[in-house]
Amino acid sequence: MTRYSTIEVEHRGAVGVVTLSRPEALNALNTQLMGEVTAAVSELDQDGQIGCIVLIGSQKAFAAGADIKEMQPLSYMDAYASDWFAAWDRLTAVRKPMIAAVSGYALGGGCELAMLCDLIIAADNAKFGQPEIKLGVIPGIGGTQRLTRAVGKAKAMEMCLTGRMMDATEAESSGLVARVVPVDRLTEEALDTASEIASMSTPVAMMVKESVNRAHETTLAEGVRFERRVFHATFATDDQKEGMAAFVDKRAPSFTDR
Ligand code: CO8
Repeated sequence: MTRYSTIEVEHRGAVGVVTLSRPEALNALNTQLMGEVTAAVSELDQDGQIGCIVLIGSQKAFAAGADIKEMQPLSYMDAYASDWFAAWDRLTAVRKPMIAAVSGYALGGGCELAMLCDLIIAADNAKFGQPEIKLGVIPGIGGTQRLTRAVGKAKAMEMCLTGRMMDATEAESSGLVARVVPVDRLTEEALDTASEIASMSTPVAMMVKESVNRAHETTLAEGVRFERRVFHATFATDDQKEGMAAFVDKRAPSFTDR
């Protein structure tokens, strides 16, 4: 397996786990980490043995944002010419479900990275925020867009304009996170959810992901039409045959499509 210096990658059955590991900088997202996360996740996405991917940080920080020390000397031309942060867009091409397991700080790019995942499970000590304005910049990895879609304009505007952090309880009641769990159970709960997803039909899970994400990108009528066509396509899979046969036979299904 590829060796990385800012992350750790492991296979837990059919779940690929990517752990951010820059403890000296609270997992700040520098260029190297960005390259390693996107490469590792893309590799897991291509791996036929993997059905779901989990991104996790440390107990203190999922990630405290883009690396401020790396960004500090950049000129406008450096940022523009290198299309700074555009590489994170690679994660939007990932087709398998991705879970962010967030403990501690998820700030700036850290919050944006969590929101690039398909669902967030938060520890009860999680803190989400877009404090970029305090540094004289704005979010640059989709924060103004995805936070607004997740929690609505009022809270997103307040958080982006003041840098106020949202705790786990507020994040759950606002719709940013799927579930809040005790901090010492975060890894286990995220892995349980990921294993459950990975036990489903992988292509059908990919179709679910594609269809739910379509809700953010199109009109209701087009989205419903897209969903119906994808629903029809599930009948081309062996897993649809198996899933429905298993129900009728009163047994657990065994999905095999990859
Ligand atoms: N970048 C670099 N280093 C960091 C970062 C960061 N984002 N966050 C923490 N660190 C480092 C600290 O400098 C410190 O290092 P050292 O020990 O060498 O001084 C170490 O991590 C530990 O941090 P603290 O001592 O500050 O730990 P505390 O527990 O006191 O505080 C906080 C924790 C509150 C999380 C604090 O570290 C903090 O406020 N961090 C910065 C949070 C932030 O502002 N994040 C947003 C960054 S900007 C961004 O993400 C998007 C920019 C978009 C630009 C778009 C361009 C196209």
